[in-house]
Formats: sequence, C-alpha cells, structure tokens
Amino acid sequence: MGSVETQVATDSQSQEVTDGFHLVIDALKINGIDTIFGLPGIPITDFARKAQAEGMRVISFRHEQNAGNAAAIAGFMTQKPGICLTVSAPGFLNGLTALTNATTNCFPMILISGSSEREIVDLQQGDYEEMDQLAIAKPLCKAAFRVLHAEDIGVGIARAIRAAVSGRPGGVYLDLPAKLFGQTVEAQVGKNSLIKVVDPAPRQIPAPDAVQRALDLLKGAKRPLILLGKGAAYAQADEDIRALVERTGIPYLPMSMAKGLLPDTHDQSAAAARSFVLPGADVVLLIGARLNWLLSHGKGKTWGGKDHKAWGGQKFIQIDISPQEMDSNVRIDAPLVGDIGSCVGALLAGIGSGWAKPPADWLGAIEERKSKNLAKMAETLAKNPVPMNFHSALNVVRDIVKANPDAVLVNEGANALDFTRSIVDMYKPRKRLDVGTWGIMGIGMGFAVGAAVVGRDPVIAIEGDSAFGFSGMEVETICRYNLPVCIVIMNNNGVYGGTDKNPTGGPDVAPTVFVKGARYDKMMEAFGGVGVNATTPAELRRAMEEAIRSRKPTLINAVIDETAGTESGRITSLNPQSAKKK
Ligand code: ADP
Ligand code: TZD
Ligand code: MG
Repeated sequence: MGSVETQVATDSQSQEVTDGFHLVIDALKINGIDTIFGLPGIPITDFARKAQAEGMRVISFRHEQNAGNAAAIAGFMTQKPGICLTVSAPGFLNGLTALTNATTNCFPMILISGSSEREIVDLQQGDYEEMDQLAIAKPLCKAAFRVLHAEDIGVGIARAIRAAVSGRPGGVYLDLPAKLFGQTVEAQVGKNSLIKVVDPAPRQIPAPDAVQRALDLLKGAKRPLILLGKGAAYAQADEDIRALVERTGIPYLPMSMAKGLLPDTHDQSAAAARSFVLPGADVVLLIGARLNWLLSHGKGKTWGGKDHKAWGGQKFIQIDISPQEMDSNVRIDAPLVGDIGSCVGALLAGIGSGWAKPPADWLGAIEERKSKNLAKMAETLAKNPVPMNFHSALNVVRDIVKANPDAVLVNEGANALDFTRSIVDMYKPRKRLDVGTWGIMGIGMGFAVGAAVVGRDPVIAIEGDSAFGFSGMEVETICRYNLPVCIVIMNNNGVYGGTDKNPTGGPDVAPTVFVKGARYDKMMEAFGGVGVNATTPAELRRAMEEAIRSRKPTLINAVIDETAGTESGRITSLNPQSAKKK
C-alpha cells in the first residue's frame, strides 16, 4: 500500500464510530450470548433488526411474558443468562412476571427493556410509555441496573451477566433508555470499553469441616434419604450426583424438575414410595432443593410430625449455594454451602470406596411399598375407559417419552400437571420443565419455544386446557419458526374439569368451565401446523409418533373425561374452606 492510501485509511479509521445499538450487541456477543427472545416496538425495534443483521438469533413472540419465559428456561438449560427484550412500560411489565418467576426458580435471565426519556419520566410529565421501570423492577428480581452512557454499556452487560449467574442464579433487569441507543463513541474507545466476563459463576468450594460434619451425619444414618431438586439439575454435575447416589446406595427422591437426573426407573428411586420415605427417614441430604411448600416446609404430618407445624425428628444436611437458605424452615444440622459440583465432589472424595450401604430393613421396606404402588399404577394405566381419562392418555405419553428420552417435556395445568409428573418417567437430566416453585400457569409455550431454540431435541408440551390458554397464541410463533414442538392439550373443558354448575341457574356458566368440546387443534391449523383431534389412546399415539417423526409443529386436542380431575389436582388442601354452611 502506498503512503497516501495508508494515510486515508488511518483517517477514516480514526473517524470510525460505533453507537449504543452496536455496543449492546457486541457486549452480548463477546460473552457468548447469541440469542434474544423478545417483542419489537419503540425504542428497541432497530436494536432487534441490527442484532439479527449481526448474526444473533432474534426470536419474536406475540406477548412479552412468553418471550421472558423462553429466556428463563434457556437460562436454566444452558447456565447462560437468557435474554428477553421488550419495549417500555407495558412491554416491560409484561416481561416482568417472567423475570420474577425466573428469580423465584433460581433461573438466570436478563430482561432488557427500552425506556422513555429520563428527565420526563422523573418529573412525571407524561412521556410516551412513561414509567420508572428500574424502581419497579428492583424489588422483583435479583438485581437491576440502568446504563445512561454508551461508554458504560460494557460494564452494564458484565454486571448483569455476573448478577444473573453467580451465586444463586436469578433474574436481572437492565434498563436501556431510548437515547442510549443512538449515542456515538469512537469505535476503538467503544471496543475497549467492552468486558468479556472471566469466570462468571465462580466455583464456591465448601469448607472442609462442613464437609466432614455432613459425612459424619450421613454415616450414622439408619434410614437415609437423598432429595434432588432443580438446583441439582441446573448445576450440571450429573455424573458426580449419580456416583454419590450409587456409591452410598441411599434411596433418593427427585423433585419435579430433577426427574431424569437419574432415570426414574433407577432401582434407588423412592418416588413411588414418597409418602413412606419422607416420614420414615432419619437423615435427609438435600441437594439443590429448598424446604418450601413443595416439601411441606420440612415438618408436619408429611414428615411424621404430630401436627402441621411439628418437626418429624429428621436431621438435615443441605447443599446449597445460598448460605441464607439454611434454617429457613427447620434446623439444618449440617449446612454445606457451596456450588453443587464442588460439594458433591467433596462428599465423594470423603466417601471413598468402602462406604456401607444403608441398613437392609430400610431398603427392603421401601422396595415393598414401591413395588406395591408400581403394580397398582400399572393396573390403572392398563385400563381403557371411554371417554379417555388422564391415565389412559398419559400412558401413551409415557411410552412416547420412553422411546424418545431426549425429547424435552414441558408441563403445566393442575391435574394435567400432577398426573403427568407421576405417570411419565424421565430418563435424562433437564428434560422436564414445568410450573416450578410458584406453580405458575402460562410458562407452556414460552418454555417450549425456548427449549426448541436452545436445544436440538423435539419438545412435547403436555398442557391443561386452561394452562394452555395463558400462552396459546404462541402457536403462531412455533409455526413461524417451524419448531419441532408437539402440544398435547388435556382437554377436560375447564379449570380442573368441566362439571361445575352455576348454582343460581343463571345464564353464565360456572367460573371454572370453558366452552365444551373446544377444538384447540384448529388453532394450529390456522397457522399451517398440524392439528389432530384425538378421542382414543390409539389416535393420540399415532398423532404423537407422527409429530416426533416429522418434527412438524403439531397440536393434539386430547379429549379427556370432564369428570376425571379433582379440585386443584394434588393440592386440594391448599384451598381455604368456608366456615358457613350453604
Ligand atoms: P425444587 O423446587 O426442585 O425443590 P428449589 O428451586 O426449591 O428446587 O431449590 C433450588 C436450590 O438450588 C436453590 O436454593 C438454589 O440456591 C440452589 N442452587 C441453584 N444452583 C445451584 C448451584 N449451582 N449450586 C448450589 N446450589 C444451587
Ligand atoms: N393464574 C396463574 C398465573 N397461575 C395459577 N397457578 C393460577 C392462575 C391458578 N391455577 C392453578 O393453580 S392450575 C390452573 C389455574 C387457573 C388451571 C387448571 O386447569 P387446567 O388443568 O385445564 O390447566 P386440569 O387438568 O383441568 O386440572
Ligand atoms: Mg382442564
């Protein structure tokens, strides 16, 4: 190159600028984030376009809550924060439920929302979509940040990533005012301001004395039990967890989203004897599971206590990354604070090879309960009632998942949730995605899209007809991106069923009842997907097999006996009772 040309090149380089749009994209990309789930509009439309132009995958939804749920589950599955992108005020609020749900479930995600003019918002002068989003987000997520200057974008993204994935994972809000996107800085200055986060989720090694305390307690146990929670699934320490279970010979119970961490058909699974092992155990090792309502707070009748608040006498060892989780519901005798990989690794090292299996009478008693309950279940599943009930339909799903263990199972509803959880065995880690800690309805299609986008495996979504309604419009999204999602609606005509009557005899139907005989399959056909109406297990089987084989977006309307469910499924007792007699 001649000297004149060099001079020109240098000049144009020194004048080269970048802007807020590109700096946000570059900051995400250098941190390995390649996908955005969102919904466009002022002020982030061009950001979404430019992100796609720069090679990111930008998945557009029909409602922000579903984009947020997709981001959250992507975070759970990959340990990288899932990104949700929304417009200001209403879009932000629509995404916020998903962010808060992600935080509640310890899933890492970042909600990025555009926001309106700061000086107008702060003086409450009535801007377009005016809202003090940062203040609102703060109490509802793990951390919240705002970036005002393009030079700070690198730091803003780095802080958001670290907050989302380090320690106990959770949701982070990142506020990006409209003005930020157009701000320019010299390209080289901008580039230098970006941060590639080193070791975003540092290992947290447990203290040796804490490990010894846990081992001592476990060693003395007569009736030990291991409880695996979704934290254990998230941690991706699958081999070590399996080794710990198998080398100690201790029976284990998987929480809902920990199903498949070890195959549900494993000899040591005590899932079919849950109501026997919880009150029966003397020492319980919790791995990434909180003693919240889902475990009856570690006390009360479920655990063999005399009344609903009484301690059942168990000693607890708890592995968790959050020190504050300890003693939150009952006394934790051996807290083991650290990341699950490091904690389980340390226990394995301490256990060595000569660990004595639990006493035979404990294992034998569990085996007896288990085989009795499994036989009873097999009998129920073999029936073929007309109309179909949850059991005969889910017996098909059980076979399909067994034949396709890599498929991801998304699940929501009440009866549709509880029956699926107990009937459909899972074989691999992080394949079961459901309503989580809140028991929230509406995760279905967001999780299905998120799982299909970040993984290669087909997705099967088992949905209550009510549950599906919360995110049902995303069937268009599933068709638009041609995702391998097979939705099965357990259609029992309403919330828990379709049999309630309006006691006044008035024209309105009861609050739990929907249009009878609705054809959800036609919704799928409207967008070019495959719709099937299935009234028998054979029809359901054929349709599911074809959906898995073809990988075409499919919705099967499975017609279920409207009397087959119970109020709230398994958690009927949480409904308050009126003292007044009718
Ligand atoms: P489940 O609903 O399956 O019982 P929870 O959501 O109640 O599970 O509990 C998950 C727990 O796992 C949380 O307390 C969280 O702090 C913890 N956790 C998440 N990731 C890790 C990790 N990598 N190491 C240790 N603990 C973790
Ligand atoms: N709204 C939200 C966001 N979450 C909730 N959990 C509920 C409402 C209350 N709710 C449940 O807990 S389950 C359920 C609702 C509305 C739906 C149950 O009906 P379904 O399932 O059709 O999905 P089944 O199979 O008929 O029981
Ligand atoms: Mg229903």
